[in-house]
Amino acid sequence: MHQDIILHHFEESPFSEKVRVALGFKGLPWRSVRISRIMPRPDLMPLTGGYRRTPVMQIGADVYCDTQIILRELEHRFPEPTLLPGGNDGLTWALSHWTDRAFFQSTVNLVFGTQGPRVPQDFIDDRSRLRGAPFDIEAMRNAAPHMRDQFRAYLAWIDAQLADGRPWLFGDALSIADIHAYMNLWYIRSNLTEQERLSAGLEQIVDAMPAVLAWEARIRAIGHGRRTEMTSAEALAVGTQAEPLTPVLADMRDPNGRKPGHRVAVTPDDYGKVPVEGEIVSLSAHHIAIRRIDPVAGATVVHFPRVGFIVTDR
Ligand SMILES: N[C@@H](CCC(=O)N[C@@H](CS)C(=O)NCC(=O)O)C(=O)O
Repeated sequence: MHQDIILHHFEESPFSEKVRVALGFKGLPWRSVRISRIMPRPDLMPLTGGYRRTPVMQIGADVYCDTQIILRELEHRFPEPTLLPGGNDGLTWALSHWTDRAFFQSTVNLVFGTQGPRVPQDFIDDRSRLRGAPFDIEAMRNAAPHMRDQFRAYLAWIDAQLADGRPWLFGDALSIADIHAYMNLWYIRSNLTEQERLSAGLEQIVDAMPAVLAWEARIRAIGHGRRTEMTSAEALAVGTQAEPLTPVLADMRDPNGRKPGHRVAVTPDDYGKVPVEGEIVSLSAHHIAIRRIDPVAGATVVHFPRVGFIVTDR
């Protein structure tokens, strides 16, 4: 059965950009649902069961939370052209812990520290609730010298990797590693004006690394695939009318003895720690999919990666 790929995202979101580039690389058609940058997201919550981070991918009544699982699923369903060209499949995923955490911390601080007074108060309030700690623009501004150093050093790793003239981080073929790393440079570029980047000293850092600039241009040229808009209400209707199609899959080696049918909650371990509860349908070292019955959306299966998420018994 053909089902559309639906991406719930917002334009400024760097994690969403990863998925948009992956869709572009695979030349896929997809439906775009532009969600609000801040809560509430009333048409999305019935599909995710409370997971509130961005992006979320929906295919029928199967819902994928976090870019790790979204990229894994896209690769699984649409293997050609591959995002895992071979030889570095483990490191490719491991790299996201650098790009999505330490590297992202530097770019988040630089983006909001530089935007300063133009960050809207409702956004600050929303992100403070998300983190369970003040989203402190002044502290980010004060941290800028350190964050600039970190940003430069991280970009210099990319530069060093490209130093032998290779087009992509792992050689001749683009991989998810490129998409992970690109996200942070894209974030700085698209959320700060050129003037802001210059005054924050960021443009100068990037301009000193021509191989990084050329690599960035190559990824930008990939584009976003074939995107058509749909409303969040239409996406919710798709999820409500569809049945989840995830087959049951046990993991005989699950180190905690978890099995399909067990009731669990799955919660991010860093921020936005909203537990999503359901019954395990499918699991492995790298994924867990849980079935839930939502009063609005009916039956959905919500998929998460294992790394970065805490699974607890319910
Ligand atoms: N580990 C997550 C991180 C996603 C993330 O932090 N996204 C940001 C936006 S780029 C977010 O969720 N912000 C709060 C929100 O949108 O509610 C992933 O890989 O998808």
